[in-house]
Amino acid sequence: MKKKITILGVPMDLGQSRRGVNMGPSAIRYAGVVERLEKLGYVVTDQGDIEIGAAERIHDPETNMKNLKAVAEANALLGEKVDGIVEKGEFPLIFGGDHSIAIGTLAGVSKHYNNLGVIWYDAHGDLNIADTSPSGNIHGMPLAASLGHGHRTLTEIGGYAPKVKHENIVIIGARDLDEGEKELIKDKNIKVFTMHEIDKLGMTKVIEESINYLKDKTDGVHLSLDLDALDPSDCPGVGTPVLGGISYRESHLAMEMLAESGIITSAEFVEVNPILDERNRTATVAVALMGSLFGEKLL
Ligand code: 5AB
Ligand code: MN
Ligand code: MN
Ligand code: MN
Repeated sequence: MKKKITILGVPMDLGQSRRGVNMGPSAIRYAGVVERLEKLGYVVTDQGDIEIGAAERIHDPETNMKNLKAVAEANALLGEKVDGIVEKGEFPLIFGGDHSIAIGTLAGVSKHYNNLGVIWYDAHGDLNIADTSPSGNIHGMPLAASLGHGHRTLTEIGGYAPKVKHENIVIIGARDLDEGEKELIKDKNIKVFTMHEIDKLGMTKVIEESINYLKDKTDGVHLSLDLDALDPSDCPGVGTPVLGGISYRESHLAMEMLAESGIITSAEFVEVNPILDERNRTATVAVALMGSLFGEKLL
């Protein structure tokens, strides 16, 4: 893994309807992320937060999307910032904010690779387009948008599309998928390890298979980790919790195995909402997982 990590916070909450997720970056910093990574020998630069303009909250019945313009503008800016981090040869570590920010992160990262892989660690598929979305919330659409599906305002961020290919993504932890998302998964044969596979195979096998699936055909792998992939008993501070999630231990194992593999070239940790949390537990879990992702070991 690269020795220089650059942190960027994205205090975005316009991709969904619950207030507070814009404070995620602060909560993650408060949980001691910089010290934790420095202790592992990394040179860490914190660029602070990008500015998210104050936006009127609108659910446009024409598009069935909430705050489309503001979400798109913030993601365009994020894409430029992330592009600059990768350009300098540093590892971009992005803190959300809601998951709509993955559109911008991937816009900035993917142009540097011929075949970017993506591990989407999430209770959800985030594969909706406006027509299939039950909510109009753009945080349920970023993976679809990055694959080139949906409204051009989202798919064309960064000036190119798609950011990733269907065969280069792996979803881990899925347990709540909308009908349109299920159809897309089947139609495009997208690799998904649902909770069923995690229970049945165990996390070791799931990560081994994910690495094998991606390693030869990709030249970089982005980890997009939505804290709602974990069980709400470990991560209560998320906007869309779903029972029956991945455990804290399994998640550590996953991060440790990814660290050993050396395949991860960028990462984002999203959906931490300190308002819904209990004593910053969810941000604390996020930072502990980052420790493992960057090679922390007990002995
Ligand atoms: B998250 C839902 N599929 O589209 C939708 O937290 C939930 O980034 C999306 O994974 C959850 O509104 C988005 C019902
Ligand atoms: Mn989710
Ligand atoms: Mn998500
Ligand atoms: Mn959520």
